[in-house]
Amino acid sequence: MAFFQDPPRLAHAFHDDRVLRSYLARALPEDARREAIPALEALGELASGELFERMVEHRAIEPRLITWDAWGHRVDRIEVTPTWKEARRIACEVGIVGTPYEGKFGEHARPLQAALIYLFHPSTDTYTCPLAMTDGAARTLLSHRNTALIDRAVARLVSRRPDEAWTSGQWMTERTGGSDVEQTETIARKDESGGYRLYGTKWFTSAITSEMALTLARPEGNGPGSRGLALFYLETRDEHGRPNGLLVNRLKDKLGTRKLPTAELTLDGALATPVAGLSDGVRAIAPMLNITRYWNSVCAISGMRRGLALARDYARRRRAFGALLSERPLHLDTLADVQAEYEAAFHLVLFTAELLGREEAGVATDEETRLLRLVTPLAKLTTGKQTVAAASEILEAFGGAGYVEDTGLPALLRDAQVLPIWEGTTNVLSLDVLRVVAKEGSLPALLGKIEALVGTARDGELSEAGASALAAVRRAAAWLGEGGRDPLAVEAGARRFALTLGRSLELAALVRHAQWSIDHERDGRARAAALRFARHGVDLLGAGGDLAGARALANDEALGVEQERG
Ligand code: MFK
Repeated sequence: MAFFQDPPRLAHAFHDDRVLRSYLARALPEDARREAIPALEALGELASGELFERMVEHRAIEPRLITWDAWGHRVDRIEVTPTWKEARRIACEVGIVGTPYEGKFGEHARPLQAALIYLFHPSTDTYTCPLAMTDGAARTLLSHRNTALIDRAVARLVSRRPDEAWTSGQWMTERTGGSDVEQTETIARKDESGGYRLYGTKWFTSAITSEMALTLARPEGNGPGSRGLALFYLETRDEHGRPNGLLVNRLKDKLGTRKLPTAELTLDGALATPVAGLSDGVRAIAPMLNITRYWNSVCAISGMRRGLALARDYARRRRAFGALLSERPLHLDTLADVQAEYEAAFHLVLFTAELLGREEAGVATDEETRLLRLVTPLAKLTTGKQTVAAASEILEAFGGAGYVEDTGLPALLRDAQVLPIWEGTTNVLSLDVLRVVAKEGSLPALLGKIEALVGTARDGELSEAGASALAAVRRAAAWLGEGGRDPLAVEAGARRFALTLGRSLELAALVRHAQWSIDHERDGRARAAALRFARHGVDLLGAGGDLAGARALANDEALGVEQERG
């Protein structure tokens, strides 16, 4: 009989997830957990069953832009994939955006929401993108206490009813610069009725199907820079369903997230309302940035977990060189490395969700609020890099099958690659980390937190691993504080600095969980993950650091031997 390889299958996404279930057992009080588990089970069942099967079956279907109707009207309608239609309904009914706004779970609402996002994300064609921005828009409108806009939009953004729910876009990126938002060219001009009309081009607008968007524009007459920008609210269609002064020029032809319609837009007189005055738009949209960065990190761990679940199952089905892959030491060692990175990332992200939940529930200390501002970019930038590396390794674990489209596997890597890019690249976020540390002096809070987390370890090797996290952050703090350090050298080291903080906090959070898991579950797996992760290294500051060498290498410019030695 000819040989056919058994494909990988997913076990129940919730029941099979030891890391998530163990976390919930530690972090959620018993009553909250009992209340939350049915929804998590149901979503887990869908995510590893029906939704996953349909997503693979519809692999080749992509969204389409329909510019004109049959009678010549400009309609700019987007036809989304079947999975997106289904995902919209499920997300609403499960309350993925709504949960943190309903008050039911108090400070635990964000960790619970993170668990929902984490289960939902890898089976729904990146529908998490519009959901993230919807959550960010609700939080932004609420934080500015703009009652008219809150009354108009927030109930719809957080609704559990698919017939009334809205999603929101976030339109910042322009041709002048993705990250450098102060170069925004969109102009806000007052019309005869006193309202504002926006004119400009938005170059990368994800989830263009949304009913509303938050965007930045420069009110006519304002000065340059980001202080001259204002934050605007707009609805994408008027009361007759016609585009609100918007033209969809085309959809982007992207490497990944291909089910997510991302458009180039012309704003040609879009009616818009200022959200929070007529200046300081970047500061005004910051709540959106922080919420979507948190979502980004949840999606990063979710993708890692999905890849590992598939690879683990496959290893139990794939026989090579006389044994199952799941018995071959080198294959095991490789998957264990990915698992360790994932477990560390998982506990950092859930720790971020806990801080966010405490802040929103009004129970965070000042120190925790400062920590949240620092930990949000740290989680985003650290997990963004980890998830791409993990996805690449996961594909390799399937050999050639991982490189073949109709296995559904290559999308894992393509879709992961967006996570370190959008919502602030690794470098932009590393600079944000420097800005926060300088502005808010949050390093002592981070050190204190790491000390507390690793202080829970009683297991000898776990303690040692924890000590290496603490030592790395102390060294990073010293590196930054070294008197008179050249600002260019600090900028050059920003990524290594931020990744050192991020990985150290990951290790500390994992050490804390590992000790708990030993004590309460008699389970040594989190401990093994922590020790392995510590061996991967958390202190990245040592590498690089030579400005002249970096310039010569990056630009391939001449470098004298003397200079190199100096
Ligand atoms: C599936 C998962 C979910 C993801 C879905 C998302 C869909 C994605 C679509 C996109 O990619 S949208 C585009 C994303 N683009 C970015 O995230 C922009 C990246 N660039 C930055 O983050 C830059 O650092 C920034 C634009 C903020 C720099 O702008 P400026 O004008 O040079 O900022 P400046 O002067 O440093 O900051 C202005 C103010 O905002 C300051 O406050 P003050 O006015 O009080 O001094 C900053 O402290 C404040 N600020 C900046 N970032 C902040 C913040 N405050 C709180 N949190 C932040 N993150």
